[in-house]
Amino acid sequence: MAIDVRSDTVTKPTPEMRQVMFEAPVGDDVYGEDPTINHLEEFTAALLGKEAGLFVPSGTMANQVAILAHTERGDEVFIHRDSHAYYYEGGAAAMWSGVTWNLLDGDEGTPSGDGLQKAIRPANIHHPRPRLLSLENTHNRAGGAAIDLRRMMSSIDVARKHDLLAHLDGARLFNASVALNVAAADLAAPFDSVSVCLSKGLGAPVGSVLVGSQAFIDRGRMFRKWLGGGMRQAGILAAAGHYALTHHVERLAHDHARALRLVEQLRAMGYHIFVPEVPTNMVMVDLPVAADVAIEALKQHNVLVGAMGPKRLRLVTHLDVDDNGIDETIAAFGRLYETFYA
Ligand code: TLP
Repeated sequence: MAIDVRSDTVTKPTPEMRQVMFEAPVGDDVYGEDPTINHLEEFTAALLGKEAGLFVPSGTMANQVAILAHTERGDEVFIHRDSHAYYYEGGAAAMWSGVTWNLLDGDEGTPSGDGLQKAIRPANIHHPRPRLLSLENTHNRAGGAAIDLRRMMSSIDVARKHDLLAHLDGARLFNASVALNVAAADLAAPFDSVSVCLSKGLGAPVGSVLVGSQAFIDRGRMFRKWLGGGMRQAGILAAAGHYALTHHVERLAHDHARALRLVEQLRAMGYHIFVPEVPTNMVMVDLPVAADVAIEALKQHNVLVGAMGPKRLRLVTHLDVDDNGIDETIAAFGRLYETFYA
């Protein structure tokens, strides 16, 4: 079998996870009658210190429901230009919410307070209504950077001064929590809404949970239905998500340690690696050749990696890559060094 480090989305449910899925009590969730989903929503909300939760099929839907529920058409949403909700969600926010993006810069995918302050314009009929700040933790395109609260608060403080709401794309919030050694609830505290993915490093097959106030979640539930995300007897999926949250959070430290080993060994070979201030489970390799060429070459050596730019590879460690998988990955990069740097 190939070593698949394209993403932590590729994990397969473990036998124990499949067992709890098999045994999960279910009901029709559109009637609010799936006990396993109700439990997951309450459990995740409590874990993140919020009033209520909403189970959705994907991280993309979680972000889009959040934007829909926080805004009116035309409103302005401030977001770093490398953030998933802008960069990787296919223009969905324009399509569903009809919002205006205001794209910000900033180190490691995180805008500064000054940057946000400069971007907010005074109320005037020529300007859209400034409404929402959206941040991301860990930050995917910034190399899986875990962002501490001090760096987050720089822009959030400015947002609050201007009565903006704040959403966190916490697809990998638990990676940030483990890497920073800060409770996920503390990282979530300054935000009105937070989305977390169960189907990335945590290893569930499907699903994300959006959390926030009861009123926000009630409104979000309506938008989830509009988007076609009301899933009926999906408790079998929620059971996997609950198992992931209760069994697969602490082990993320192993993924981080393995990513660090990749960084050290590839660097020792001469590879150029980008490492953020607080790294997690991602490794960014900068090459002198096109990423597509390198991806094909590595595939021939049984290692699947992804691209994060024309000449940048992304490797993501996860539940289904053990120490042998890391050794094999390192060996493949070793065999190809001369080809890449010829
Ligand atoms: N990210 C995927 C790709 O879409 C790039 C990956 O392989 O990393 N927020 C963040 C920060 C994400 O990284 C992702 C997925 C999502 C949201 C969307 O989640 P899904 O794929 O469940 O819609």
